[in-house]
Amino acid sequence: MAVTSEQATNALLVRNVTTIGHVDHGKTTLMDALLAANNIISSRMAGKIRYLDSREDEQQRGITMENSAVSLRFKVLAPQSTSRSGPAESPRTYVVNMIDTPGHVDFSSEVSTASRLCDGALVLVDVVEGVCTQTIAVLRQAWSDRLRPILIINKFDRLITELKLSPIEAYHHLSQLIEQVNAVMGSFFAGERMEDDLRWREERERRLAAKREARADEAAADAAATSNGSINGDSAPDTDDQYQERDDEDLYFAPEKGNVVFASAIDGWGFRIGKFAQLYASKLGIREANFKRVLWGDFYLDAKTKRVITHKQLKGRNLKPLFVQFVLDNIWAVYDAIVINPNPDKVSKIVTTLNPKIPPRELKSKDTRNLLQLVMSQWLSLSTCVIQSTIDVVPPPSSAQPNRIPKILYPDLLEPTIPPKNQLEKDLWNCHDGEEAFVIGYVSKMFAVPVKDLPENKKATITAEQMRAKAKAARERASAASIATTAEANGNSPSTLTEASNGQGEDVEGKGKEQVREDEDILLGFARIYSGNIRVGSRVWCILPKYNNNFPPTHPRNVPHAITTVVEGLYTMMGKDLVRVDNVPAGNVFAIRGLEGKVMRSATICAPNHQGLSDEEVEAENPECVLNLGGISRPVYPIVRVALEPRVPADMPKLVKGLKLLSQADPCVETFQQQTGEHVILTAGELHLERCLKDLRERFAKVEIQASKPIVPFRETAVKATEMAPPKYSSKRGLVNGSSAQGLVKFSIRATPLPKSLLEFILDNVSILKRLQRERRNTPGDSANDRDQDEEDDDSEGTLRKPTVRPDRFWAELEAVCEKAGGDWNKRIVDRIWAFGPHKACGCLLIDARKNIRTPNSLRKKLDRTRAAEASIDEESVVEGGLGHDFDHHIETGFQLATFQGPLCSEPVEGMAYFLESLEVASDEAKSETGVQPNYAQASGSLMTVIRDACRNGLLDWSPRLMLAMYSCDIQAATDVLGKVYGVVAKRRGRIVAEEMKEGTSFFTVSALLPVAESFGFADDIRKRTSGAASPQLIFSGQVYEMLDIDPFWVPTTEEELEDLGEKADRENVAKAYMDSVRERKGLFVDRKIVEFAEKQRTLKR
Ligand SMILES: Nc1nc2c(ncn2[C@@H]2O[C@H](COP(=O)(O)OP(=O)(O)OP(=O)(O)O)[C@@H](O)[C@H]2O)c(=O)[nH]1
Ligand SMILES: [Mg+2]
Repeated sequence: MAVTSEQATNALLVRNVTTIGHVDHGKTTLMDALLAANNIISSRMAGKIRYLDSREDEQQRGITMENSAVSLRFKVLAPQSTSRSGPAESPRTYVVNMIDTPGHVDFSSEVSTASRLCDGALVLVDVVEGVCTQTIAVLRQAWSDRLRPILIINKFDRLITELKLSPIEAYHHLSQLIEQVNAVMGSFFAGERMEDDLRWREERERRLAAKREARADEAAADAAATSNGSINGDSAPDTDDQYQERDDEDLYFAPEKGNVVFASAIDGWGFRIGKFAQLYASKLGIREANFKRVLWGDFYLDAKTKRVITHKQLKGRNLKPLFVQFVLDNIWAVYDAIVINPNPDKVSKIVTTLNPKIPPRELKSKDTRNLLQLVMSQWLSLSTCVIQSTIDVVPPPSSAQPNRIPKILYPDLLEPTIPPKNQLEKDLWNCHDGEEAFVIGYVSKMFAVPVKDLPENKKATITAEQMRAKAKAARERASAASIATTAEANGNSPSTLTEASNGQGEDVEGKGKEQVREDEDILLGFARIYSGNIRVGSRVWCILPKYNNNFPPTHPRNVPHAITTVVEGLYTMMGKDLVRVDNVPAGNVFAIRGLEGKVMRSATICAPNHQGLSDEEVEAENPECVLNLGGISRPVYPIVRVALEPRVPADMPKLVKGLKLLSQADPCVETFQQQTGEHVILTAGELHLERCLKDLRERFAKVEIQASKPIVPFRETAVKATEMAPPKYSSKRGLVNGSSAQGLVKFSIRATPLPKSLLEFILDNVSILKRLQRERRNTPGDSANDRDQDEEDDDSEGTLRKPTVRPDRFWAELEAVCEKAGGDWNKRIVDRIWAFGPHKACGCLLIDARKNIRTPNSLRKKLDRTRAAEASIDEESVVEGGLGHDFDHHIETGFQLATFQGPLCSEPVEGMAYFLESLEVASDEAKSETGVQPNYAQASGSLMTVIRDACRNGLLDWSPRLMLAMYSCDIQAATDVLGKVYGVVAKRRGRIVAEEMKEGTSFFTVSALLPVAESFGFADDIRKRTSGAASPQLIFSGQVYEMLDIDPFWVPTTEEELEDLGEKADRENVAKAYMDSVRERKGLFVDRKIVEFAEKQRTLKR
């Protein structure tokens, strides 16, 4: 197949890069420039059509929602090539695989899937908005995945046309921005290496300052020496090596290092300082490499002596830094002459100097912006600059993999790399693409494409427009060589990139072997191959994320996670178009068909060599080629849930099937059926929800769907209020006595709010707690247990908090916290903790506080015992405990139920402890006295319910509270709309946490907390009120629940309150409103006339 031969077989010539950044900072626009350079779109449209936003809703909203990948080919001429008759030696063709990711936080899982497949990242930052929340998030992702980043400071034009800064102001603004980004990078480094961040920072500042001084003196001396002509330059060290730090300084962005690009994607230009060093060094008689070192920073040109001096040597003179003088002033001059104060004389001067190719009609056109783009994009070509930086900075797969793969295989690794242990690892480290090399690929997500869009099913009909595009592409290809030389003559970089064939449209004809399921979608895997050469038709292992590398695929634990499949098709991606290929060699990003129904979200693809698996190899006891590269951690927790139903009930099966497809295609969606039978989907946010619904309606289910209002999670708890009604059930608050059916079992259980410190400790360490309990379940031979769990290791809600203890210290630390809490609490209690709840690991405790019992139920002891004996504990406890213990299970279940569905509105309870104070089983005499044969089954069944109710009533004996899920939210706003932003936040019961002025701008960053329940339409509301000047990003950072300090049962009682609120509390009790809306949705009884029973709660107060 044509494309296969064009595919770079040499992995040294491959680069895999992703664009990442905050929403709207210009990632997709930047990609346009690259696509135009590859003739996929016309250069006139570049920056305007955002080609990779191929979904209709992406275009409409101007926001990217899904990853798009393209394989681009660029011919790069060797730098020495100066021959005018075209390149004598053949230029090298680089394949650059680019993945454009969304910046909106709702879709941040797309960023993780892309970064897994790439070796480098183009980090885009809007020069005006600066470092935003998602910028930090994506930088962290790049850091933890060991991607080599390039900073692209985009929207440079805004400094000139919008902020109207002078060049010198712009320079200061840029330095601050780079410092901000570096501070973020530094914090990751510090976080990993050092406990004391602050000390480290100070140390580094001091070190850097000293170094800057030294370096400045030296560089100035060098530059001065060469400009005097006294030294030929040979004695000046030429390389940057001297300045490269062994420690963390590799990590930072610095223009002189070549990893910072200044760009305006919309105007199609971008440059690194090397470009200007090249343009001016010879004119100034300074060596290019030396000039490059001083072109950024506080260096000045002394006009009299023609020497480069440092700020120390300025001696009060008012000189411009070199960067301003040689770079910014020039750019400002072009913008000024063309768009700000249009001046035809100046324009013609510029055109003469820069000599761009401009059609005469453009020179006269009123559309000056277009002229500007033509001039700028030819002078400082964005695509050339970005591709050249990518090739320079991002390592080829063979150099990247020795660093990245060990980290993937051994996530706790701190060293940069470790030596491979066997042939398989050797192939992986080296990105071995030979036919005999082990085939190891990684599928990071599944995505859906309409079956009719697969190249094999596409009819070869070409529209007139396509035909024109194709002809144009051919023409431009033919003239590629001459363009290369012209560009060079124009003073462009000698290593010029030229357009290469894009392969698109050449291979759209397919055999159409199978019946085309015209209107259906097919799932393809989005993958990268790390080693070997994968072929269509070969049989491969699909190793699912839960596969345990310590056991062979035949081990019962691993059997469900190791399946084989036949590769049905391989494709390279061109945005929405796919191009069929026969094989893909190591180092490339591609799409694979044949995994549908087998792989849910991610998988490792393995085979011994390019021929795939033979039958014997599938049966083999211990195959060498099998390996699990693991799952991808999910950066955001899906929180917005809605219940769905088809408009026509008969369509239910279609909906169910559609939901399944959706949850496969999108790693951040969860779908499940609630106990009530409702089908529920969980999404990361409002926008994400909209996209999911659209996908369901139009692609996956193809039926009309009704969605409920978003369901927002609450938590229930209780507090000790200053005024509470007297205890209802006994003298002690929260104590409830009860008995099972026939009075066989009598008990008393006491509910009480947990001390805050204790609750915080538990919530912080939920993941540890889960792990401790999971270890118990995962004892050998116990494989069935997790088989039906979700394929991803779903640590469900709220484990996003960072644990504060190590697993082995959990209990000891818990003792310390209890001891400190005082009151009811001391360290002996820890051994009496029976269970955590709900879900066995959350913020409620069941405590066995029976005085008359020798061996209380103790989770700690139980776990210890299991570890010691590795025996099944359940059997053991039943046998050991006899009758009393027979009821244990029911008591615990009662507790779990009560905490899973609290008394207010059946939402989970948090921050309550339940002490089982006594439990009596009626003696035999008592039983016989009643004359009724005791029915134990009935008794234990009812025990569960009465325990549950007792727990609930115990909670209500205190002053109950609702807790609201909160979003943290960052809003960028200009000073003049700040008031409106505050208004909207306040109206929605949010509160401002911080506000900060962005230096050098009139922008504020406002951080606020906002109840999720009030967040729907919030973004739109703010956008509307501020006429689009501010837009918020809502982030749910896991387990941020805030107590709403109002008793939902509170009604006005004192005269003042009655006067204020009216007898029926006409002014709503907000907590009650929330509670009722949840109860209503769940079909629970809603006491609308609660004030009628005011006496009952008379003294319940806020
Ligand atoms: N002034 C100016 N506007 C730009 C520039 N680059 C992009 N934009 C505009 O910024 C907006 C967002 O651009 P996109 O390319 O969609 O941004 P994105 O980063 O892909 O956004 P998401 O994918 O949704 O995160 C568009 O309106 C662009 O026209 C630039 O260099 N200068
Ligand atoms: Mg985008």
